[in-house]
Amino acid sequence: MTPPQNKTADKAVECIMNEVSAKEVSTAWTRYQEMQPQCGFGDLGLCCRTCLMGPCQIHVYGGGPTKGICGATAYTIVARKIVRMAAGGCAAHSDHGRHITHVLKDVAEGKAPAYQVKDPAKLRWVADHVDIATDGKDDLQLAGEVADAMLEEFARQDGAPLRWTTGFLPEKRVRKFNRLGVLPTNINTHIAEALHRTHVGVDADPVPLIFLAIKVAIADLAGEHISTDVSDILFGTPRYNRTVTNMGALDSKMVNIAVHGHNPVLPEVMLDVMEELKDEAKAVGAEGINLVGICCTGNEILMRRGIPIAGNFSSQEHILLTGVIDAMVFDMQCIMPGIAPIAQGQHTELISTSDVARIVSDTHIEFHPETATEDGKKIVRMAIAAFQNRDKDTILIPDVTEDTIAGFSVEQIMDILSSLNPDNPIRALNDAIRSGELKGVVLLAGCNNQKQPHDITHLKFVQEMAMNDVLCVATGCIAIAAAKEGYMAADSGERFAGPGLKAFLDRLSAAAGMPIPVVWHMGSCVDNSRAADLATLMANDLDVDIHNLPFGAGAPEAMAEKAVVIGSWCVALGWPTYVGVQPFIYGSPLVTEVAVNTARDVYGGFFIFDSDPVVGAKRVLEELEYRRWRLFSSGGLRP
Ligand code: SF4
Ligand code: MSK
Repeated sequence: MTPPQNKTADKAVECIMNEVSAKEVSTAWTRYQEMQPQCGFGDLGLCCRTCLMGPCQIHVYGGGPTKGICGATAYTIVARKIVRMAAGGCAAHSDHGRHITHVLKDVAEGKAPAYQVKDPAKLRWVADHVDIATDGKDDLQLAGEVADAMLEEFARQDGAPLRWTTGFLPEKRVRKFNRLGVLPTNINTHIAEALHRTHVGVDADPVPLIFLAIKVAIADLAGEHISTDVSDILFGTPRYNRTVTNMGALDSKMVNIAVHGHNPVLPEVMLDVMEELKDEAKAVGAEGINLVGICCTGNEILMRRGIPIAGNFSSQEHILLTGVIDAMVFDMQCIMPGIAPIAQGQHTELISTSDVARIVSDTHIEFHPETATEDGKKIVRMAIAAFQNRDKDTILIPDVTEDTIAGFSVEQIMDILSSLNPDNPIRALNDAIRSGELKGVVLLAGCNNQKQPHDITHLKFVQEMAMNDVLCVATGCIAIAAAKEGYMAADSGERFAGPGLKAFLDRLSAAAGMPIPVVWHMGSCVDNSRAADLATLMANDLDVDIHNLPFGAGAPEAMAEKAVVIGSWCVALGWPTYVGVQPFIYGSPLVTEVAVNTARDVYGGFFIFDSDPVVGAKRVLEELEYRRWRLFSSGGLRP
């Protein structure tokens, strides 16, 4: 059992915690402690509630039943639970993708006046990858065809593989997935199949169930890719930008609006209308309107607009407790219901904008593409009105910010690398790994989890990577953790990089004419798909399959079902994947063995589970070193 954790690396959170501890405010931190000890059966994945005969608790260490009432054994129960978690994660990412694709479709049909195709080059790049002819078509016609092709990924019945899988991964990996029977053909079907096959009395064999989890995970990658593609097409592909991170970005003299969740469609419009409503804010005594982000909605607008991010998943309640959030506007995913009582206890307007995510006591202003500008204005005006009700005696804004350079889309990375190799930019990265200057690339992904000290586990892992010359690309809440600590600051190379990484960053900064940080912010959770694209470029340049690369992944504070499914496709792509939180699989040695060992024989990738991030980092580093040697020094790789 993981011991209670009440620590943080975030000075702003620490400041708020010290202030509120005497007031007995309920947060995830206090509720985690109240929840101890957590159920050992659940921890091991051995409590089944799939049917109403349950709950069935399996006693693998003796002293009680070893089978559920239906006869399900530990391995069936554990495998079914993992498949259901993967399906939950895939549903979240992909439904986000489906929602935003409808906005693209509305734009193509002239029904969403607040939006436009901001990045026609990205639209054409996507169309090319999924074999949609572009010649002679204007942007709106092409946007309509691309949107239709995206929506088909949720509906096709012809058994053909997803175009957002075959069109973007290396051919060698697609052939492998085909051979293994895990090429997805319809995102929604696989989610339904996962729920069906894990229903009572259906699939009880853990091996095909684990293969199903992998198929769902590859479908999830397609759903994430769709989400990223649409956001880039509508709002622009992220470019290098510089801003600040943490709660010091809040301003007591301004109307402060925090946007939270995962979908950038409404915040993009709010940013457009804020300028127009500035005078209304001044009329009530504010100096202006200040928008900050939380979690991945924050990451989206940080990446494209350079908007400061105030914090990540575990600090969402603390951000409210500053007393200066006039409106917290949320869309979908990662919104703790615990924010409601805090908002109710002060002047903050809690505004939900998606019909899939409501919280009791919220004000619901549903987002519609046709009325986005009016909706955005309404919300900003509610924040302006709330500003007048602030209790000025309870304001506490920790004076904590960090310099943050973000915007590392693959397109931006290629532009930067082209300053070293104009003819073949990705070769500059592969050459740095070949020479040993860099030891590899690692995707930092994932959440916060109260089972681990807040951001501390993330940062220990990141520190090990940076000190050992690994280039890190980051998404989600670990990206925010890295930004808050200064890993995305202009001087981060001086502060954190090992000698090889520092030399690489210095060369790159000099050639590109701008400071390049140690950790490259790639965006939100769905933007993990950008990391798959980066690895695909690297693999294609070397003419190897993706699992041969010195490429890994780490989610030291993994929490959401989305993290489970992301980790699963990282393993399916062939990456050593570190997770710092115990998954619910240890009740089945068979499933555990597949995850940490057998997966490697099949896919090349495998999970490394360890609550100590330094141990996890060591395992990832060893694997990167081995792959680098095999790829470049062992006399040539024969994939
Ligand atoms: Fe128990 Fe089987 Fe029902 Fe699960 S599916 S709750 S093990 S009877
Ligand atoms: S917000 S899914 S806690 S990364 Fe994407 Fe953070 Fe995890 Fe949510």
